[in-house]
Amino acid sequence: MKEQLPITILPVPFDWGAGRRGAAAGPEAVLQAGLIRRLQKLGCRVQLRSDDYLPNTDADRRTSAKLKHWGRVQAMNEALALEAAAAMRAGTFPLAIGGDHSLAIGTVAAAAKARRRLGVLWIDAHGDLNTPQTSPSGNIHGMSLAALLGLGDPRFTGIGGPGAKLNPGHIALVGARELDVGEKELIRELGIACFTMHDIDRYGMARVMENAIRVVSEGTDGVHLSFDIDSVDPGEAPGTGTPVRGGLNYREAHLAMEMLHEAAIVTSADLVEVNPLLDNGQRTARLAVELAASFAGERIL
Ligand code: 6HN
Ligand code: MN
Ligand code: MN
Ligand code: MN
Repeated sequence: MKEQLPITILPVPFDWGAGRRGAAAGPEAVLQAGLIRRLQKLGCRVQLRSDDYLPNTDADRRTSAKLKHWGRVQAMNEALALEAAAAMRAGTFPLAIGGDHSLAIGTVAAAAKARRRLGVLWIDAHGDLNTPQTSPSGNIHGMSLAALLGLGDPRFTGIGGPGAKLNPGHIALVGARELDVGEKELIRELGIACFTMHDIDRYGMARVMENAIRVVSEGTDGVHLSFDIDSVDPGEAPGTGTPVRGGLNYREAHLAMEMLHEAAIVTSADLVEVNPLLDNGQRTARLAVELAASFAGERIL
């Protein structure tokens, strides 16, 4: 985290961007696992926003095969973008707790407005770089980063204002191991820095994170961390909707968070895709709290 700003926790109990239900209970599970007290122990000032900023989308049935539940996802993101912007205007660090990864459309759009040139570190098993045309599922959580690059449907590229919010040269993906055909093409075409599990195996997490930190911090005036818990291996993080074998081990995930704390570059963050309905007890929710603590400066010695 850059400076020791007070943290505003923005719970996002929402999962209509995912193909399976359950991540909507993620914020409650992560809070129940002790997030606030763990951060306060580190000396952080923490305020928990109630989730009443989110509209009730129960009656919104607008959907299509290529953009599932788009009405709800759009309404959630419009409200979240305003709330994240308010948290930054108040001089705090917004930490959104999901919820599915479609919520990054709102948080990153707000951060990009506040920071002009924003770097984004996307730690995820996936690229989330599909458009409605390339998506194999129609699930919007697989399209969030593409939407932020101005690619896809105007209902989502237009959140927080029209057009691209990010420069592809200031994005780094870390932990990727399941990319769809269209995502691979886009990564090559735009020259997005993608540090896959192969790179982590080969060069080690420390070297990968040094490079990723350089990509997102050089020439930017803020960095958004979007951390999808499915980046971690399903053995450690079973409670998530789209698990993929061969992920980050426990220490690799912590090392990434510790290095981000040291680098002191991150100005806003998301922690997403914790699904307590699929969890083994509280294993994944607890992991999320531990990783947040490492990010906020908890040290072994
Ligand atoms: N996530 N690439 C797949 C899709 O449906 O587009 C999976 C997306 C997962 C999204 O984990 O945030
Ligand atoms: Mn994701
Ligand atoms: Mn993912
Ligand atoms: Mn640069």
